Amino acid sequence: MGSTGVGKSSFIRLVSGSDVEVGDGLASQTHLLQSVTFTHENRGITLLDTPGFNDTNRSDADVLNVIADHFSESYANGRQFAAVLYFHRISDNRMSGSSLNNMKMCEAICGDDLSNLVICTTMWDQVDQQAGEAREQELCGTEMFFGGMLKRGAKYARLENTRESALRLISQALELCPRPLGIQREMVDNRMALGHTAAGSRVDRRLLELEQKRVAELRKAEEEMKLAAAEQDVELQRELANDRLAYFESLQRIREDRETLARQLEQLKNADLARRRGSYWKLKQLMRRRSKMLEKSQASGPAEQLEQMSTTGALSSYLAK
Ligand SMILES: Nc1nc2c(ncn2[C@@H]2O[C@H](COP(=O)(O)OP(=O)(O)OP(=O)(O)O)[C@@H](O)[C@H]2O)c(=O)[nH]1
Ligand SMILES: [Mg+2]
Repeated sequence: MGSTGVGKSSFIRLVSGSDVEVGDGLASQTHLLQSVTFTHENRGITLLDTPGFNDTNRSDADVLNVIADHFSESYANGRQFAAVLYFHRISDNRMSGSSLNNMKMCEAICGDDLSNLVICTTMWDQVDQQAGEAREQELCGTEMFFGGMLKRGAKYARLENTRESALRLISQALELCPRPLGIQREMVDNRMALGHTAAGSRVDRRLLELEQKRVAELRKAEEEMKLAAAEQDVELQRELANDRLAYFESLQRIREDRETLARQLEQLKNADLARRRGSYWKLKQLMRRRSKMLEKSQASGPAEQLEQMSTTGALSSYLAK
């Protein structure tokens, strides 16, 4: 696990010789869980490559959904992980919000007992040795970075960009005793919905805040549109209609994410099926038609037609959900 570009897939390539995709650009590379199996010291080993949180293309709820689904299903089928490897770039001179979020999500997924977690720092060839060591000390000695996790049993390893170093990490991981992760216990043993697990509630809290913000923005845009229509200010109506559509689409994505988090293990796979329901599509069509009409209309505007396309009632019932 770990943020995008920290070297998760590169590590898997190094140890397994497989051709999992490694990214050179800024965008996240690994979007789905990838499983790679190989043999080391006569033992069959399966490595799971996970997408990072704060992904460029997917929401945290989606990423967690994919991870939770796979982890829970394998635990329900009697499989346990020997270790979770969390990757961090030693070359990062700040702990970014994204790195911190990835770290906290990993911690929440693992649960209270972190004895199966190995924190690995990568990109040692990108830093001056002394500077890297000073940073390593700070990271491991600070409670809110790795310090707190190390106190709760997590291990630490440096990962050089070589096959030998990567294989040493595998050997270290194999010495650990397999045990269920926090999220597996929560979802499989305690039958909790994803949003009620430690990891899910972290994501849901943020989504709830965002949802409230979008609802307020949408209501404000709607009110302002009414005023602009009364004043026959087509230019302003045009701008507001575009804003409103953007808030509306964003709100729907947030609501879909929250719906995904509300699911339990057996329902996770069906999360996408429920997406297109409700009044969303009809209302969006209406908003789009109105935006288009405003784009075409002149300052004098076809006020009557626009009035017939009022979205106020439908929007109120959508927001009330
Ligand atoms: N210099 C250096 N480059 C590395 C090291 N590890 C990985 N890279 C490079 O870092 C880039 C990103 O590596 P990936 O393995 O794709 O990172 P990832 O964590 O799988 O990223 P996502 O799939 O986006 O989550 C690639 O260009 C790698 O070649 C390292 O230790 N040193
Ligand atoms: Mg990757």
